[in-house]
Order: sequence, then C-alpha cells, then structure tokens
Amino acid sequence: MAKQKFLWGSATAAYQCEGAWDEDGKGLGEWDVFSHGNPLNLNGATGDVSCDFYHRYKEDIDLMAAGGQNTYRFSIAWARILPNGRGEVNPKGIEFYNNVINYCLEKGIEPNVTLFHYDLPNAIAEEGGWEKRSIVDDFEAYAKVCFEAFGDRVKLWSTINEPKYYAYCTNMVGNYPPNHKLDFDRYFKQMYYEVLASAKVVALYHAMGLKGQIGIVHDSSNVEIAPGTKEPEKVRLLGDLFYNRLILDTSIKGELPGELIPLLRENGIENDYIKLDDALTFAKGKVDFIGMNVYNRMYLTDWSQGETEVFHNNRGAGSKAKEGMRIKGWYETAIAPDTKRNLWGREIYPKCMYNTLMEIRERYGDIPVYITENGHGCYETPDENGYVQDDDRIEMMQGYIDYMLKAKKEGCNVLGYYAWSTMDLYSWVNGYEKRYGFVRVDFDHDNKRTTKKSYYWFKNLIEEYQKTEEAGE
Ligand code: BGP
Repeated sequence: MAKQKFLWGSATAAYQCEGAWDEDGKGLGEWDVFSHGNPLNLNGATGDVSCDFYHRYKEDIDLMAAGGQNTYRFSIAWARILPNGRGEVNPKGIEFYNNVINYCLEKGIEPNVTLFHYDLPNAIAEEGGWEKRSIVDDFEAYAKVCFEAFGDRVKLWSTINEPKYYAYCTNMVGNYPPNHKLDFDRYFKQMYYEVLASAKVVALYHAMGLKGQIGIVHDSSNVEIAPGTKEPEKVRLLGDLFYNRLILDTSIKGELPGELIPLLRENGIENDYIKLDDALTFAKGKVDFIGMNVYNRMYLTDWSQGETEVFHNNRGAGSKAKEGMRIKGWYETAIAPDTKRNLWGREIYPKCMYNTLMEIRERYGDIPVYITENGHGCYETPDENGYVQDDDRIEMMQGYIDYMLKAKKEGCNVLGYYAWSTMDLYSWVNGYEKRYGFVRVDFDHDNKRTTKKSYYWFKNLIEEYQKTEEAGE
C-alpha cells in the first residue's frame, strides 16, 4: 500500500471566521447572544462579520492552495444546519458547506471537518446545553445530518474541538458562555457528556459504513512536574485526570480512567450522571485518530496555600496575568522563570510538542495523530502595503514543527499538521487584535487579505518536506 502523504495545512472555526451570523436561515448561536451585550465580553467584539469567510471562502481556499497547503481544517456551525438545534434542516446551510467542501476538493485540498467548535445553538443552550444528557442525542442527530450530506466527500472528521478547554472556559474560568466560575460539578459533567456524545457519533459514523476516519480534538495539556515538587506522583495523577485522561482514555481506549469516579467521590464532586450502560457506548465509540491542538504544557507543583483560583488573561498587554490555576489540596501551576510567554500570559514552550507526542506514543501506542492546531498569537503592525513581517511567529512555529518531526522520526504516528490559523480571525473573548493568521485580514477595510511573511515560510517548508518525502527519506 502506498504511504499516506503527510498533510500540511491550516485551520479555522465557524464562529471565528464565517460572519453572516443571521444570514440564509442560520439560527442563533450561544456566542451570538453572548457577544451582543454580555458585559463579560470584555473587548466588545462579535463574530457578526468577522473575516466574512461565508462570502469569501473561495479567496481563502485559493490562498491555501497557492501556499502549497494540501488540507484545510474547518468547523460546521450547528445552528447553520439546524437553526433550532434539532428538527428542521436549513438547505442553505447544507449548500454553503457543500460549496466549501467541493471547492477544497477542486483545489486539491483535503477537507478535515470538525462538527462542534464551541458554538452551541442557542435553542439548546437555553435548555441547559452541555449540562443535560439530552444533548448527547441531539448531537448525534446533528452529526447524522452532516454525515449524510457530506460524508461521501469528507474523509476526515472530528467530533468535538477541545472538550476540556471548552469545559474549562465555560465552567472554571467563566469567560465563555454560559460563564460559570470554579464549578467542579459542571466542569466534569460537561466533559463527560462531551466524550459520551463524541463516542456515540464515532459509533454512528462507523455503523454508517462511510469511507473515512473520525477522531476527537484534544488541547494537549501534558503534565510536567516542576523540580522540587514534594509529591510528584500525586500532582501528576491529579493534573492528568483534571486535564487529559477523561478525554484521551475514553476516546482512545474506550473506557473511563479507573481513578476518575473515586476522585469525584472523595472530593464531593457530583457523579451520579455516570451510568453503568455508558461503558458500552464508550467501548463502541473508539476513535480512529486523535487530533492534538498543541500550544502549551501544564507545568505543575504541590499546592502551597490559598483557595482554589484560576488565572487567565483576555486583556493581553493590558494585563500582567499569567495563565494558570491553583486547586486547593491538589496542585498549583509552577512558574518557569526562563520560559518565554506571549502577551496573554501563556508559555511559549516548543518542546511540549515532542513531550506530548511521546507521551501519546507511550500510553496509547500507534494511534494516528494529527496536530490539529499550533500557532502563535500576537499584536501586529503591517507596513504601508499591509505586509506583516511576522518573524516571531516563524521562529516559534519552526521550533514546534522541528519537535513534531523529531517525535515522528522516533516512532510517533503523526500524519499531519494544521497551523492555527489560516487567516486572522476572531479570537474569542480576546477580540480581533490577537492575531494568528498566515494571511492578514484588514478588518477596517473590507476585510482585505494580505499574505504575511509566515505564509511564504510555510509554503517553503512544505515544499522542502515534500521533496524529502518523494525521495523516500
Ligand atoms: C484553541 C481554539 C481555537 C483558537 C486557539 C487560539 O483553543 O480551538 O478556536 O481560538 O485556541 O486561542 P485564542 O484565540 O483564545 O488565543
């Protein structure tokens, strides 16, 4: 059998780039409601227009193709397909994604489609969203519509983007709607329903006999222990259960981590929603691959003192807050003084790419892995032609990619890499000034696209890689 060509591309998500928030029969999303006036939307930005991908998808896909990219990861807006979250299908929504998929294929770009990337239909959010077991069936019904409509041409599917980070922001930090803070009950319950819904959809996909692969996308949070930690094994176990294993063990091995229920019970965290029968759903819903969004690690040490708290920064340079967390009695985030951080207080630590991939290999064997996101958020000033010389981004991403290729060489089954993001887009509560794209979008002037230096760097990197691939190295 011919060896699969490595996939090189970039990624976006529906709410962050499409705009057209109320066009062509799209239903209201939870983020539409949040961004229209919730005081917790700190920077006041909305996804109403964003980069207007809804109308400009051809231009963006043309740029991907011209940049040598052979794959594109994007998400479907659930409320564009099912305006009320369930029931009636919106034909215009189906038409839009058909157009995007067909245009990708025409340009030689493999579509990699995520079914859910944070944007819950408001109708379902109002009923309790991820807190209610009924969402599992709703998600399955929505997935079925998508598989029937697009499954003949889309060969790579992901169920949910970052179930952990999404549950963390909505229930711990409280910065994403529905904005609950430090709520351990909701945090674990939401993640549980997310992985349960994902498993059901994976099983459905396999039962439909479609010819492709399906996975889930986890935000890689490999635990590293700071030197001097007195109880490293305890900290590692708790950190791993809190950040990773509910997602990874359940999706890859098809079973809940054995230590989870005792942990919830001992800490008085709600767990009566965990039903015996669900074990069968998990066992039948094992993923074909795992998507990893790699930005940072979880650098932890013993809890020293103080109440449970999260530290988060949606104000960028306007704040000195460093990302992290303290859980009373469990652990706290350690600060590595020599590790760089971006202006939003997050570590820039390329080696976490290698460490996380090797950990996957060690724990889960040969499971195929796609790096579904990796990128660098910064403020940017273009020159008079709109050109951005983003050397920092290039340096940083090159570091992560080198570590990815090293892990691949050492046996990790990595099959593709997606940069975040294709073009500048909405960065959730951070607004628009935190930019990630290979292509600049001038949000003040008709969303004009201008390729950045990193766009050409990536093109060249792909070309060089493909030469060695063809030579069979
Ligand atoms: C991931 C999300 C993306 C994207 C990225 C950058 O967690 O999947 O949607 O936004 O992170 O994060 P941010 O925009 O918050 O800087």
